[in-house]
Amino acid sequence: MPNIKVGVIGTGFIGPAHVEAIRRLGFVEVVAIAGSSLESARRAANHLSIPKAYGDYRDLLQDPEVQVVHNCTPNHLHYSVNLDIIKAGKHVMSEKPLAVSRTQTRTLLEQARQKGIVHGVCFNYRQYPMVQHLKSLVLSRALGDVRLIRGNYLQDWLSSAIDYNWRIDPKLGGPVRAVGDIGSHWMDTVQYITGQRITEVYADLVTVLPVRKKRKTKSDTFSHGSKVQEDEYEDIHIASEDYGTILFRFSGGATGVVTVSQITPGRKNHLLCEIDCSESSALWNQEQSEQLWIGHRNKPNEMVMADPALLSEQAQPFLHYPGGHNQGWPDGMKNLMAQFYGFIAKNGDPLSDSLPFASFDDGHANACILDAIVESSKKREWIRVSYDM
Ligand code: SOE
Repeated sequence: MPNIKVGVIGTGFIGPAHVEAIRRLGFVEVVAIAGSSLESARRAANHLSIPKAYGDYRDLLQDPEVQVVHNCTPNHLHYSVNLDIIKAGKHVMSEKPLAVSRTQTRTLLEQARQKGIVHGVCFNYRQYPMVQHLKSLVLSRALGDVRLIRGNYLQDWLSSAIDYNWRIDPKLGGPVRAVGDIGSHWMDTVQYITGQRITEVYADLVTVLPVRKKRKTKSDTFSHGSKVQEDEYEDIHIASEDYGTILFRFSGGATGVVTVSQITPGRKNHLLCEIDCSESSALWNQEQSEQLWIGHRNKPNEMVMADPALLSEQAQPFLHYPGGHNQGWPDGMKNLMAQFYGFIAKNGDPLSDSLPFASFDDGHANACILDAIVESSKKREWIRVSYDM
């Protein structure tokens, strides 16, 4: 079978991560990249050895060789670029958030369904072996009934008032920042693990740093503002949250809470999910992703290490090396691409309700939850999530 041919739009932090994950599959080829200018596209194409560079993504969409397109642009462009990809009749893998409002995500979902293309959203944390293993433990009821779903997602790269990035500006990043950027991953991951959907939220969103100093030169994602001395800065009033705490009710009767922050020194990418069930609890932390802690009341607690022989059958294909040969963030991305392209390669039906990856349905569901979170934070009351799927 000939290789599947891909075009990537976006040359920032995440575009090259997609390229790397795709290349590890072997049967998918990145043939083109588009950037915000021809110069940035050519620079990325040279650096990543991609044959074609486009300064305008619409030219990439016209390229007959390109079958699948990855949308790795900043959040405010997700909607228009996704819409153009769908109109061009190409399969699409979109970075999250799918778009910045539920009206937009709803339109994208409808259009993608109508065109019959395969649509995916980059909720990559589902694809870690230990998340798969935890999901099988929960679904086989080995831990008992799910009662509490707790955790946090913490980063520190925006801790200081001189840390700045496009995500902070609601016009570019969307109306909810920390909760939309990383809280959305936590919500997707725990719903995936437990099979329980978020039905109600009570949110407190806080802007801890109301004024930031923006460098006059560009600040990359995860760059360290406080290490730059000789730059000029301008004061910016901040309208997006640095921190949020959200209480949840879930469809299967569980209740939960998450704390989200991008201003927690020392926490780099601390996505932690803790599921308390009637017999045992389990804890998974992305920063120690090859371990799963299982807690018991009447016998010693366990620490399961990622080793193919120790994981459920469902989880084994997600582990590519023997136990002790630790995996990392790129493996989750590779697994996501393997699920997405495996599905395209076997002509899977995008309308099926058991897709092996997060789709635009999940991207839209996430927008519905974020909408309820914003409303709850404004009204200071519980809000029921209304899904219009
Ligand atoms: C930046 O906060 C970021 O790159 C997020 O946008 C990603 O979704 C997360 O996986 C890592 O951090």
